[in-house]
Amino acid sequence: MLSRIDHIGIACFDLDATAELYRRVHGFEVTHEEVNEEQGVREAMLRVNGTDDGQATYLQLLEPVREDSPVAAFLARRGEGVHHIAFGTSDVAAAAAEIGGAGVRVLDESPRAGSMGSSITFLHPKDCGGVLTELVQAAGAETPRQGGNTADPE
Ligand code: CMX
Ligand code: CO
Repeated sequence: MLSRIDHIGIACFDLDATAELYRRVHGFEVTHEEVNEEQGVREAMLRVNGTDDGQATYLQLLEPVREDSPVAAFLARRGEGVHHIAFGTSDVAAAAAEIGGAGVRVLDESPRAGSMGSSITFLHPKDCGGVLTELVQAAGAETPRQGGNTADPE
């Protein structure tokens, strides 16, 4: 059900300075930027390979936009560094239901809005070997379902 690595989330205090570091040291450019108010972050996506077709892998730099956000809490507790890993799936709700059914805590009742028009949900790090885990359904990657409302199956 999880078919690829969509992105690795990296918490930082200063998004612009960290993006510059990844440009200078690794040669990755910021290919997308947005603020996700619900998650309380400003995000920069640095595409590592491919094109923005729902199959590429990214680094996701995260800077908190408010103190009562998960990334602000993480930075206060652990400092800068890898915050989560995100796996791509063609059906995030189905993947969450299956994984949740196996006893892993799914942190959202239903998928939420993620970067670049994606749908996302999170699995508790304590149920995933200490790794905060995100499931991502890229924009336009819906699995057609019988009788369901499917978007753009090509
Ligand atoms: N990775 C691994 N472990 C983590 C963690 C992380 N990112 N965040 C917290 N933990 C651990 C803590 O170390 C702590 O462990 P110990 O008790 O052993 O010390 C435990 O989890 C509880 O930590 P906490 O600081 O009390 O954190 P909360 O329980 O309040 O929140 C979590 C943790 C995962 C439930 C919360 O961060 C969350 O809901 N995250 C999902 C949403 C999110 O992270 N959004 C930002 C990214 C948005 C995006 O990717 O688009
Ligand atoms: Co993420």
